[in-house]
Amino acid sequence: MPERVTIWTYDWVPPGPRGFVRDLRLRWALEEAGIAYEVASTPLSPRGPDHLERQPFAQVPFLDDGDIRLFESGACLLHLAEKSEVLMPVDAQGKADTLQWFIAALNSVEMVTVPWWFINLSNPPENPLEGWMRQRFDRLEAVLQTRDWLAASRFTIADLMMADVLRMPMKLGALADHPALRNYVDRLCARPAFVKAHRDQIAHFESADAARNNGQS
Ligand SMILES: N[C@@H](CCC(=O)N[C@@H](CS)C(=O)NCC(=O)O)C(=O)O
Repeated sequence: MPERVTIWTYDWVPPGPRGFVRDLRLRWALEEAGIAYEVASTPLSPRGPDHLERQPFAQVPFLDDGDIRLFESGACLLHLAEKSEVLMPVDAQGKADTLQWFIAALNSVEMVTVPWWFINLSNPPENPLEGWMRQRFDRLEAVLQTRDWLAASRFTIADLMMADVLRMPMKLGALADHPALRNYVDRLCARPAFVKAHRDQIAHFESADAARNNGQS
């Protein structure tokens, strides 16, 4: 019998980040691939030695796949992609294209969107990362004006990661001048696997609300 996959996330988070906690990336990939999984929780607070032993920055998500344990949402997705061709092609060029765009999502786009978002939280008169982020979006807009998918002419984990990375800037209005990127994110987020993953994450944290309100945690 195949070993069960377990995704680890927080037991509870406040409403703001719900729907954006990165266990969503893993849920989404597993739903796309049709791989059964369970979700387990680690306390948001306090984060103890057990958590640090699994994720050295005391973050989530992390993953169990039988005896294999790993952290970093990107690493977890690459691991899952080896299990299903739905997530990543096996032909050499298709796989290379998927990997390059997957890393580009993390290292060329998310590496500016997350700091931009954190600076934005303090409502500065100007965000010093605005120009840099806009330049990235302009380049990506040009790519996605000409095609529906980043790699292999079909859905891959490169699209999953890029769309997830773009969701927060889109929510905050930063894609107002980038219609191809907005359409891309909307199209990816309309996929049944995303819809289920998103709904399940919201339900996970809402059931924690219920438990807290009943004084059970
Ligand atoms: N690079 C990490 C980032 C993980 C991350 O930022 N996790 C957030 C939840 S989405 C978290 O645990 N935040 C709490 C913290 O950083 O203390 C990954 O992709 O797994």
